[in-house]
Amino acid sequence: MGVFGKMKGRLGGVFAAHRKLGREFYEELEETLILSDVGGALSAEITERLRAECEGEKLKDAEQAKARLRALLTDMLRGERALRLDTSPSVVLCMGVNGAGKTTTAGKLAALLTRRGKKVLLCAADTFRAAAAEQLAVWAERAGAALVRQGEGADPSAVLFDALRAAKARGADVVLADTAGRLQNKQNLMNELSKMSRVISRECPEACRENLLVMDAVTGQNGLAQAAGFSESAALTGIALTKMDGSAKGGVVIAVARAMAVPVKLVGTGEKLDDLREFSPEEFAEDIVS
Ligand SMILES: Nc1nc2c(ncn2[C@@H]2O[C@H](COP(=O)(O)OP(=O)(O)O)[C@@H](O)[C@H]2O)c(=O)[nH]1
Ligand SMILES: [Mg+2]
Repeated sequence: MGVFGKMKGRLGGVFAAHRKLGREFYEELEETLILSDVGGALSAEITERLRAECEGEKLKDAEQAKARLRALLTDMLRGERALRLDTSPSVVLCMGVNGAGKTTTAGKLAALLTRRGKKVLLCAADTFRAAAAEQLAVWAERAGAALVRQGEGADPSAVLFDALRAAKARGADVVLADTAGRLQNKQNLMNELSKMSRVISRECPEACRENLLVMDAVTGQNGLAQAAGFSESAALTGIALTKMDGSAKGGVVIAVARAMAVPVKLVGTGEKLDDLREFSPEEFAEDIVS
Protein backbone atom coordinates (compact mmCIF):
# COMPACT_ATOMS: atom_id res chain seq x y z
CA MET A 1 0.00 0.00 0.00
CA GLY A 2 1.22 3.47 -0.80
CA VAL A 3 2.27 5.89 1.93
CA PHE A 4 -0.59 8.08 0.90
CA GLY A 5 -3.03 5.36 1.89
CA LYS A 6 -4.77 7.35 4.60
CA MET A 7 -5.57 10.23 2.31
CA LYS A 8 -6.56 7.85 -0.42
CA GLY A 9 -8.94 6.06 1.93
CA ARG A 10 -10.55 9.29 3.04
CA LEU A 11 -10.99 10.63 -0.47
CA GLY A 12 -12.28 7.28 -1.66
CA GLY A 13 -14.89 7.52 1.10
CA VAL A 14 -16.12 10.88 -0.17
CA PHE A 15 -16.59 9.54 -3.68
CA ALA A 16 -18.27 6.38 -2.41
CA ALA A 17 -20.68 8.28 -0.14
CA HIS A 18 -21.80 10.74 -2.78
CA ARG A 19 -22.57 9.25 -6.13
CA LYS A 20 -23.93 12.60 -7.36
CA LEU A 21 -22.03 15.86 -7.43
CA GLY A 22 -23.61 18.57 -5.34
CA ARG A 23 -23.21 20.79 -2.31
CA GLU A 24 -22.79 17.87 0.10
CA PHE A 25 -20.11 16.27 -2.03
CA TYR A 26 -18.08 19.45 -2.28
CA GLU A 27 -18.44 20.21 1.43
CA GLU A 28 -17.21 16.79 2.39
CA LEU A 29 -14.38 16.95 -0.13
CA GLU A 30 -13.18 20.24 1.36
CA GLU A 31 -13.38 18.85 4.90
CA THR A 32 -11.45 15.77 3.86
CA LEU A 33 -8.70 17.84 2.28
CA ILE A 34 -8.40 19.91 5.46
CA LEU A 35 -8.23 16.73 7.56
CA SER A 36 -5.48 15.51 5.26
CA ASP A 37 -3.34 18.56 6.11
CA VAL A 38 -3.76 20.40 2.82
CA GLY A 39 -4.54 23.58 4.77
CA GLY A 40 -7.77 25.57 4.91
CA ALA A 41 -7.29 28.13 2.16
CA LEU A 42 -5.80 25.65 -0.29
CA SER A 43 -8.52 23.07 0.41
CA ALA A 44 -11.16 25.69 -0.39
CA GLU A 45 -9.32 26.67 -3.55
CA ILE A 46 -9.04 23.08 -4.80
CA THR A 47 -12.71 22.42 -4.05
CA GLU A 48 -13.80 25.61 -5.81
CA ARG A 49 -11.71 24.87 -8.88
CA LEU A 50 -13.12 21.36 -9.09
CA ARG A 51 -16.67 22.64 -8.69
CA ALA A 52 -16.16 25.27 -11.39
CA GLU A 53 -14.77 22.70 -13.81
CA CYS A 54 -17.45 20.10 -13.16
CA GLU A 55 -20.27 22.64 -13.37
CA GLY A 56 -18.76 24.16 -16.50
CA GLU A 57 -18.85 20.77 -18.16
CA LYS A 58 -22.21 19.86 -16.64
CA LEU A 59 -20.84 16.72 -15.00
CA LYS A 60 -23.30 14.94 -12.69
CA ASP A 61 -21.57 11.82 -11.37
CA ALA A 62 -18.90 11.91 -8.68
CA GLU A 63 -17.07 9.20 -10.59
CA GLN A 64 -16.56 11.62 -13.49
CA ALA A 65 -15.05 14.18 -11.12
CA LYS A 66 -12.22 11.84 -10.17
CA ALA A 67 -10.28 12.36 -13.37
CA ARG A 68 -10.77 16.14 -13.00
CA LEU A 69 -9.44 16.08 -9.44
CA ARG A 70 -6.43 14.01 -10.48
CA ALA A 71 -5.63 16.43 -13.29
CA LEU A 72 -6.12 19.42 -11.02
CA LEU A 73 -3.74 18.08 -8.35
CA THR A 74 -1.14 17.11 -10.94
CA ASP A 75 -1.40 20.61 -12.35
CA MET A 76 -0.90 22.17 -8.90
CA LEU A 77 2.21 20.07 -8.33
CA ARG A 78 3.55 20.72 -11.80
CA GLY A 79 7.20 21.56 -11.93
CA GLU A 80 8.02 18.78 -9.52
CA ARG A 81 10.82 16.83 -11.09
CA ALA A 82 13.60 14.36 -10.46
CA LEU A 83 16.98 15.15 -8.99
CA ARG A 84 19.50 16.54 -11.50
CA LEU A 85 22.80 14.81 -10.95
CA ASP A 86 24.29 14.71 -14.44
CA THR A 87 27.87 15.72 -13.73
CA SER A 88 30.53 13.64 -11.98
CA PRO A 89 30.78 14.73 -9.34
CA SER A 90 27.41 16.26 -8.58
CA VAL A 91 26.90 17.69 -5.11
CA VAL A 92 23.88 17.29 -2.83
CA LEU A 93 23.53 19.21 0.44
CA CYS A 94 20.96 17.97 2.94
CA MET A 95 19.92 20.81 5.21
CA GLY A 96 17.16 21.45 7.69
CA VAL A 97 16.36 21.69 11.38
CA ASN A 98 17.42 19.11 13.98
CA GLY A 99 15.56 15.85 13.83
CA ALA A 100 14.03 16.51 10.42
CA GLY A 101 15.76 13.44 9.01
CA LYS A 102 18.83 14.86 7.24
CA THR A 103 21.27 12.11 8.17
CA THR A 104 18.74 9.37 7.50
CA THR A 105 17.78 10.89 4.15
CA ALA A 106 21.43 11.25 3.14
CA GLY A 107 21.95 7.58 3.97
CA LYS A 108 18.85 6.41 2.14
CA LEU A 109 19.62 8.60 -0.87
CA ALA A 110 23.14 7.15 -0.96
CA ALA A 111 21.56 3.71 -1.14
CA LEU A 112 19.08 4.73 -3.83
CA LEU A 113 21.80 6.24 -6.02
CA THR A 114 24.18 3.34 -5.41
CA ARG A 115 21.46 0.94 -6.58
CA ARG A 116 21.33 2.99 -9.76
CA GLY A 117 25.01 2.39 -10.34
CA LYS A 118 26.32 5.72 -9.05
CA LYS A 119 29.50 5.91 -7.05
CA VAL A 120 28.49 7.86 -3.95
CA LEU A 121 30.65 9.60 -1.39
CA LEU A 122 28.97 10.65 1.86
CA CYS A 123 30.38 13.71 3.58
CA ALA A 124 29.91 14.10 7.34
CA ALA A 125 29.62 17.88 7.45
CA ASP A 126 27.56 17.82 10.64
CA THR A 127 30.54 18.19 12.93
CA PHE A 128 28.48 19.79 15.68
CA ARG A 129 27.68 16.48 17.35
CA ALA A 130 30.12 13.55 17.49
CA ALA A 131 27.26 11.09 17.07
CA ALA A 132 26.30 12.56 13.71
CA ALA A 133 29.40 11.27 11.90
CA GLU A 134 29.00 7.89 13.61
CA GLN A 135 25.40 7.68 12.45
CA LEU A 136 26.44 8.58 8.89
CA ALA A 137 29.22 5.99 8.98
CA VAL A 138 26.62 3.31 9.69
CA TRP A 139 24.55 4.49 6.72
CA ALA A 140 27.61 4.58 4.45
CA GLU A 141 28.33 0.97 5.37
CA ARG A 142 24.75 -0.11 4.69
CA ALA A 143 24.51 1.81 1.44
CA GLY A 144 27.89 0.71 0.13
CA ALA A 145 29.05 4.31 -0.13
CA ALA A 146 32.40 5.87 0.78
CA LEU A 147 32.60 8.31 3.70
CA VAL A 148 34.71 11.38 4.36
CA ARG A 149 34.76 12.66 7.93
CA GLN A 150 36.93 14.56 10.38
CA GLY A 151 36.86 14.93 14.16
CA GLU A 152 34.10 16.54 16.20
CA GLY A 153 34.16 20.32 15.98
CA ALA A 154 35.99 20.37 12.64
CA ASP A 155 35.06 23.10 10.18
CA PRO A 156 32.21 21.65 8.06
CA SER A 157 33.51 23.50 5.00
CA ALA A 158 36.90 21.85 5.46
CA VAL A 159 35.26 18.43 5.58
CA LEU A 160 33.33 19.26 2.44
CA PHE A 161 36.51 20.49 0.76
CA ASP A 162 38.16 17.13 1.57
CA ALA A 163 35.15 15.26 0.24
CA LEU A 164 35.15 17.17 -3.05
CA ARG A 165 38.86 16.60 -3.51
CA ALA A 166 38.43 12.89 -2.72
CA ALA A 167 35.49 12.65 -5.12
CA LYS A 168 37.52 14.10 -7.95
CA ALA A 169 40.52 11.90 -7.18
CA ARG A 170 38.43 8.71 -6.95
CA GLY A 171 36.01 9.49 -9.75
CA ALA A 172 32.91 9.56 -7.53
CA ASP A 173 29.61 10.49 -9.20
CA VAL A 174 27.82 12.12 -6.28
CA VAL A 175 29.00 13.84 -3.10
CA LEU A 176 26.19 13.73 -0.58
CA ALA A 177 26.75 16.04 2.38
CA ASP A 178 24.93 15.82 5.70
CA THR A 179 24.91 19.15 7.54
CA ALA A 180 24.21 20.32 11.09
CA GLY A 181 20.69 21.42 12.02
CA ARG A 182 21.86 23.72 14.73
CA LEU A 183 25.03 25.64 15.39
CA GLN A 184 25.40 28.22 18.12
CA ASN A 185 22.66 30.27 16.55
CA LYS A 186 20.66 30.52 13.39
CA GLN A 187 22.82 33.18 11.75
CA ASN A 188 25.82 31.02 12.44
CA LEU A 189 24.17 28.10 10.70
CA MET A 190 23.18 30.14 7.68
CA ASN A 191 26.71 31.56 7.38
CA GLU A 192 28.08 28.04 7.52
CA LEU A 193 25.78 26.89 4.71
CA SER A 194 26.82 29.87 2.57
CA LYS A 195 30.46 29.07 3.19
CA MET A 196 29.92 25.46 2.12
CA SER A 197 28.20 26.69 -1.00
CA ARG A 198 31.21 28.86 -1.85
CA VAL A 199 33.55 25.90 -1.38
CA ILE A 200 31.53 23.93 -3.92
CA SER A 201 31.52 26.83 -6.39
CA ARG A 202 35.27 27.11 -6.11
CA GLU A 203 36.16 23.41 -6.18
CA CYS A 204 33.52 22.14 -8.59
CA PRO A 205 32.20 25.13 -10.55
CA GLU A 206 30.60 22.94 -13.22
CA ALA A 207 28.92 20.50 -10.87
CA CYS A 208 25.17 19.91 -10.83
CA ARG A 209 23.96 20.86 -7.38
CA GLU A 210 20.95 19.96 -5.31
CA ASN A 211 20.30 21.92 -2.14
CA LEU A 212 17.66 19.85 -0.44
CA LEU A 213 15.64 21.12 2.48
CA VAL A 214 14.75 18.11 4.58
CA MET A 215 11.36 18.62 6.23
CA ASP A 216 9.46 16.46 8.69
CA ALA A 217 5.98 15.88 7.23
CA VAL A 218 4.51 15.16 10.65
CA THR A 219 5.01 18.75 11.73
CA GLY A 220 2.61 19.58 8.89
CA GLN A 221 1.79 23.22 8.51
CA ASN A 222 4.18 24.22 11.33
CA GLY A 223 7.18 22.98 9.39
CA LEU A 224 6.56 25.63 6.78
CA ALA A 225 7.53 28.43 9.15
CA GLN A 226 10.85 26.76 9.92
CA ALA A 227 11.49 26.31 6.23
CA ALA A 228 11.34 30.03 5.59
CA GLY A 229 14.79 30.70 7.09
CA PHE A 230 16.46 28.14 4.87
CA SER A 231 14.75 29.24 1.70
CA GLU A 232 16.02 32.77 2.33
CA SER A 233 19.67 31.90 2.79
CA ALA A 234 20.29 28.80 0.67
CA ALA A 235 19.45 28.49 -2.99
CA LEU A 236 17.12 25.56 -2.45
CA THR A 237 16.49 23.25 -5.38
CA GLY A 238 14.11 20.83 -3.74
CA ILE A 239 12.38 19.47 -0.67
CA ALA A 240 12.79 16.05 0.87
CA LEU A 241 9.64 15.37 2.87
CA THR A 242 10.36 12.76 5.54
CA LYS A 243 8.24 10.59 7.85
CA MET A 244 5.33 10.27 5.48
CA ASP A 245 4.80 6.86 7.04
CA GLY A 246 4.11 8.34 10.48
CA SER A 247 1.08 10.33 11.48
CA ALA A 248 1.63 12.53 8.44
CA LYS A 249 -1.38 13.07 6.27
CA GLY A 250 -0.66 13.02 2.56
CA GLY A 251 -2.04 16.49 1.95
CA VAL A 252 1.05 18.11 3.43
CA VAL A 253 2.76 17.39 0.11
CA ILE A 254 0.31 19.68 -1.65
CA ALA A 255 0.62 22.34 1.06
CA VAL A 256 4.42 22.29 0.97
CA ALA A 257 4.56 22.37 -2.82
CA ARG A 258 2.30 25.42 -2.84
CA ALA A 259 4.05 27.26 0.00
CA MET A 260 7.62 26.71 -1.15
CA ALA A 261 9.05 27.99 -4.39
CA VAL A 262 10.82 24.68 -5.00
CA PRO A 263 9.48 21.23 -5.81
CA VAL A 264 9.10 18.23 -3.54
CA LYS A 265 11.66 15.81 -4.96
CA LEU A 266 11.94 13.06 -2.39
CA VAL A 267 9.57 11.41 0.04
CA GLY A 268 10.80 9.47 3.08
CA THR A 269 8.58 6.58 4.08
CA GLY A 270 10.40 4.92 6.96
CA GLU A 271 13.67 4.33 8.77
CA LYS A 272 14.99 1.54 6.56
CA LEU A 273 17.48 1.68 3.72
CA ASP A 274 14.97 1.58 0.88
CA ASP A 275 12.32 3.80 2.50
CA LEU A 276 12.91 6.74 0.16
CA ARG A 277 11.37 7.42 -3.20
CA GLU A 278 11.46 10.11 -5.81
CA PHE A 279 8.24 12.06 -5.85
CA SER A 280 6.09 12.11 -8.97
CA PRO A 281 3.00 14.37 -9.12
CA GLU A 282 1.27 12.04 -11.56
CA GLU A 283 1.81 9.00 -9.38
CA PHE A 284 0.74 10.94 -6.31
CA ALA A 285 -2.51 12.14 -7.87
CA GLU A 286 -3.12 8.69 -9.29
CA ASP A 287 -2.45 7.15 -5.90
CA ILE A 288 -4.75 9.32 -3.79
CA VAL A 289 -7.66 9.61 -6.24
CA SER A 290 -8.24 6.16 -7.64
N1 LIG B 1 9.39 6.83 10.40
C1 LIG B 1 10.35 7.56 9.83
N2 LIG B 1 11.35 8.02 10.59
C2 LIG B 1 12.31 8.76 10.00
C3 LIG B 1 12.27 9.10 8.61
N3 LIG B 1 13.34 9.85 8.34
C4 LIG B 1 14.03 9.99 9.50
N4 LIG B 1 13.41 9.33 10.51
C5 LIG B 1 13.80 9.24 11.93
O1 LIG B 1 13.83 10.55 12.48
C6 LIG B 1 14.84 10.64 13.48
C7 LIG B 1 15.76 11.83 13.17
O2 LIG B 1 16.44 11.55 11.96
P1 LIG B 1 17.89 12.13 11.65
O3 LIG B 1 18.24 11.67 10.29
O4 LIG B 1 18.83 11.77 12.74
O5 LIG B 1 17.58 13.68 11.66
P2 LIG B 1 18.60 14.91 11.53
O6 LIG B 1 18.78 15.47 12.90
O7 LIG B 1 17.92 15.89 10.64
O8 LIG B 1 19.86 14.39 10.93
C8 LIG B 1 15.55 9.30 13.49
O9 LIG B 1 15.05 8.52 14.54
C9 LIG B 1 15.18 8.70 12.14
O10 LIG B 1 15.20 7.30 12.16
C10 LIG B 1 11.16 8.60 7.83
O11 LIG B 1 11.00 8.85 6.62
N5 LIG B 1 10.23 7.85 8.50
MG1 LIG C 1 21.79 14.42 11.64
